[in-house]
This record gives sequence, structure tokens and C-alpha cells, in this order.
Amino acid sequence: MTSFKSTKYLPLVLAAAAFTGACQKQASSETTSTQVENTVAAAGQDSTAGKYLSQPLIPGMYTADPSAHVFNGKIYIYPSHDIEAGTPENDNGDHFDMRDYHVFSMDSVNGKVTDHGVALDIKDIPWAGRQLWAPDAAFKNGKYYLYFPVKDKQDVFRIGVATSTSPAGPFKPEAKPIAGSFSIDPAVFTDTDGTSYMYFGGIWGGQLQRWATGKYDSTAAPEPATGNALAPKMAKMRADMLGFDGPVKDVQILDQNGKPFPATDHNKRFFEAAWVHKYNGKYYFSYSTGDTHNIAYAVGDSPAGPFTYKGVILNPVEGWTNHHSIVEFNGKWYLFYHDTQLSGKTHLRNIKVTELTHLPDGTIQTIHPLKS
Ligand code: FUB
Repeated sequence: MTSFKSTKYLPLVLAAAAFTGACQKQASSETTSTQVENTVAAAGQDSTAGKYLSQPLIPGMYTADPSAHVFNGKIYIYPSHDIEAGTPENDNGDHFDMRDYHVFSMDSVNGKVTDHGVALDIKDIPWAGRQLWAPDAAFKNGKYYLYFPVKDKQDVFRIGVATSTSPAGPFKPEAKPIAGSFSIDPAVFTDTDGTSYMYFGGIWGGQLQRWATGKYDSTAAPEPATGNALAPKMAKMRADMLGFDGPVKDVQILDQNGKPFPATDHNKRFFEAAWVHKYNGKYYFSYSTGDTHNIAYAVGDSPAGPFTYKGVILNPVEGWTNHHSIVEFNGKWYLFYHDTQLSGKTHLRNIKVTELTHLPDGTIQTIHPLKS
């Protein structure tokens, strides 16, 4: 994620300054559970609301990168918590300078959203430097696990893990990052046999390219100019969910001819925001194409891939980044995503949800986040 200078989408600024102030106030003081009206408050003040497929789920706080899971019959959402930190914008995404996570839950997709307060604060992570980016969560053996990318004190992105007895947190971080982890955007998928895998990685500001030789190289170009695109990564999780069980491997995304995409194919190559779901016995690996702003997907027969590219799940949203999760709830499938409807600013996003449809041939119907 980075290079947020695209003017592809013009900002919608609707009383943004007042709204930003309110958000910051809530963000800094919120520590207990509160219920917020799902969509209505934001939509009521927004004369352009009708142009969007869905309305913001959380009108009183900026949230992004929603990882949704069903725990104990409820939907729990683990998003990034965007703030106006005042950090200048640059191509490394320094202005995404987030400092804590909140967890949200919903009893139903159109019901109220409960904010469970601060689930993890950067100041409580002993090894963290800056920038809490897109998290994910998992459940195993009676415990909940929150996985998060953050730069360490040397400014290198690593992936950490924190544990809780409740899906809402608070989460207690481990003393060190996951050994062998690097880059951003962890997504943990647990297969029907109980084995869990972490998928991760992001190029440009996500630093994946700096590990291309196996060793960290801070001078690496944001991505290769020639040859194959960089592959996202995956690792099997240990039974205790606190580390990798075996080596980190490439996730192969192939075209219809079984070939990896060239680095120059920005419409289809992996950029960031990995997610895996299983449908009808097939494994769906979805991801953001970054500077071309799509959520694309590829399908495989094993959680380790290879995955064959199938198309686009979500067309570009307002804002530079596109980041999603896919979850089944009460027999229907949902796409959680974000845009910048409430702020018009790249780094102050708001999460949304819409239904997702698997077609009879196993492909996914493309979702258009803006009504034409
Ligand atoms: O929220 C910070 C970063 O922006 C995420 O880690 C990326 O996926 C992008 O959404």
C-alpha cells in the first residue's frame, strides 16, 4: 500500500473537518463497549450517500481493512483504526500511522454494531515502532488470536500475535514478532481439517520486495521492472498458533495457461490484502492489485495453491487502497471492504459490507461499489 497520490477519485468532503474532530475524540477516549447505529447516522447527513452500494458501518470512527469472522454466532470485525496522526504523506504510506485496534461485533448484517473498545494499543507491544496496519484474527483451542503487522524499532514490518480469551479482546501481545515473519497484511485461514495457514505480504510500502533475496534489503525497488511478479507468502501455523510450522513459501497465482503473471501486469499481479475462503471444496485466494485498485481472485484445489486467476470480485472503491474479507454467515456470503466516503481522504477510511454471490460455475459475481 502506498503511493497515494492518485487523483483517480475526487474527494467527497461532507463536513469532513467536524467529523474528523469527532472521530479523533472518540478514538482517544473509547475504552468500553458502545453501540453505534449501523449506517443511518452517516447516510442521513450525506447527500451523496445514494451513489454508493453500501453505507459506512461505523460512522463515528475511521476504520479500514476489515477482517470479518463468525465467532459464537456473531460477526466480529477486526479492522485497522485510521487516525489523523499528522504524519506527512509519502510513497511508503507513512501517513497510515495507526496506533491501536478496536474490535466490533454485529448480531446480524443489518443490525447494530458494537464497539468493544481498544483491543490492543501500540504502546503495549514491546517490540513495535510504528504503523499498526491490517490485522486478522483466529480461534483455536479456546483462545482468540489477533495477528497484526507493525514496523519494529528498525522500521522493518514484522507480524505479531496477541491472545485473548474473548473474541472482543483485550489482546495481550507476545514479547517478540512471529519468528520468520515479515511484510504486512496477515490473513489466517483454518481449513475444515483444523489446520491453519497464514497468508501475508504486500509490495511497495509493505516491504515484500525487500525480502526477494531471502535477506532484508532496504534499497530494493518497490517491485521488479521485469520478470515475474512477486508472489505473496504463506506458512502453516503451529498448533499453538503463535508461530510458523515450517518454512515460508510462495503462493503461486497463475494465468489460464499455468504461467505466473509478469511484474508489468499491474491489473492482475498481487499487491497486498491476501484473504482465503473455501467454497464447495475449492480454495479462493483473493487480493488487492494495489495501484490498479481491484480486488481480484484466483482458485485452487489446495490451501497451498497453486491458484488460477479468475477475475475481479470488487471494482475500485473511492480512495487509493482496496482491502476486503469474505465470510459466510447464516448461509449467505458477505464481502467486507472499505472506501473513503466519510472523509474523502485516502488515509481516513470507513468499512462497509455487501452480499457476495458465488455463481453456479464457481466464479464470483463482480461487485460494483459505486452505482452507475
Ligand atoms: O491500512 C494500511 C494498509 O493499507 C493495509 O495494510 C493495506 O492493505 C492497505 O489497505
